[in-house]
Amino acid sequence: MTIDDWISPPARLAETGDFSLDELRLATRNHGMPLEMLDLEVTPPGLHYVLVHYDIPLLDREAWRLVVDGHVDRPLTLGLGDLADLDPTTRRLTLECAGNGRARTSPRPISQPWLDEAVGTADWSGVLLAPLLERAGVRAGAESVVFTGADHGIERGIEQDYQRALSIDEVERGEVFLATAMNGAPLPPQHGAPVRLVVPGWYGMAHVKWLIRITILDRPFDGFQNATAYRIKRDPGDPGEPVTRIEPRALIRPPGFPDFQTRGRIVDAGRHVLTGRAWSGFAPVERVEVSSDGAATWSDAEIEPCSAPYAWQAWRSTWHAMPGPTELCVRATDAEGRTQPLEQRWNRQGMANTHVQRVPVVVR
Ligand SMILES: Nc1nc2c(c(=O)[nH]1)N[C@H]1C(S)=C(S)[C@@H](COP(=O)(O)O)O[C@H]1N2
Ligand SMILES: [Mo]
Repeated sequence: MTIDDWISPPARLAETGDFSLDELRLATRNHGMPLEMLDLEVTPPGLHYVLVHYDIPLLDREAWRLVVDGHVDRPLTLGLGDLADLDPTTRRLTLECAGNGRARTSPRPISQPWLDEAVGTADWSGVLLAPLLERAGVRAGAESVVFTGADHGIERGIEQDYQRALSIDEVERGEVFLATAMNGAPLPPQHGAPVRLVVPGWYGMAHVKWLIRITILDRPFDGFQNATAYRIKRDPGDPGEPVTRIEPRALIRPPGFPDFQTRGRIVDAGRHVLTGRAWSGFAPVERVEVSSDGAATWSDAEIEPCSAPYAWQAWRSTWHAMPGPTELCVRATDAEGRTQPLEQRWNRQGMANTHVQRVPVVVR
């Protein structure tokens, strides 16, 4: 056996509808949010979705250091005590993996096989990044900011630390922050302890966990997670467009009770109030439509206003359930007119795939 035997080749597509052991292995490590947790505005840690490309590093809080270097006048090395001395900030944010929905695309890219559940909302607390960069003295001509995590692995043949970059403009907009707490408690190991990056409104991959280095470059970053992964492309050779902010999506809290093995729902005939949540990383959600006949007809749901920018919004809709099998569907549209397509918008990595959720139910 050589190292090449377990290095996955460039972006594979599934040849059959059957899921592979490779996908099962990913699915058991990385879990989604149980959809009944849509009842809660803030997802408890442990029920928030988790995605980890390599292994979870266990970092010592005392020994942890964050280096800020590169195209700056005064490189910094900071410990947790230095962050505690800065002004604290807290934001309620919905985080979603860019690969959410991938498992339902066809042909299916072989990767973490999310259905609809790679989402969660938490109160993230920490310190804003812009004042720290000011302290380091970013030099004229800075273009990108590279964030390095303490985790390490191989991805499609390329050995790497998990690294993602943002443009200096995105960072200087002032929203990006370093989080040390989730829902009022220190970050748990799987969510990036002791410090992770938070990029409000962006898909999950930007929120680098186990952050140990921030490097300012005077050029664009060409690392794997920016240049190759997380791009909307149809062909392997296509450079594609970068994945950035979260496209709108709505989910239904599945009603009734489930069958253990199929997760199909059983609901009593009569009046029900369907509920769920909807979000967009671009603008508040303006419209949520619900269908109780498999997307044949739609009606508007009532939506609660945004409690915080980029946090999901609750919706509700009345349903008069008639006996027989049916399918419940929901779709969101944001204030900038982005909406969820009924037909799949296929791309090679299954990114930003906001197909409409379908919940099969049997009304008795
Ligand atoms: N260092 C590091 N950061 C990371 C990842 C990773 O594997 N390593 N995964 C990213 C991806 S793809 C997602 S979707 C989010 C998931 O964040 P969560 O597990 O806290 O929900 O973390 C991002 N940050
Ligand atoms: Mo992700």
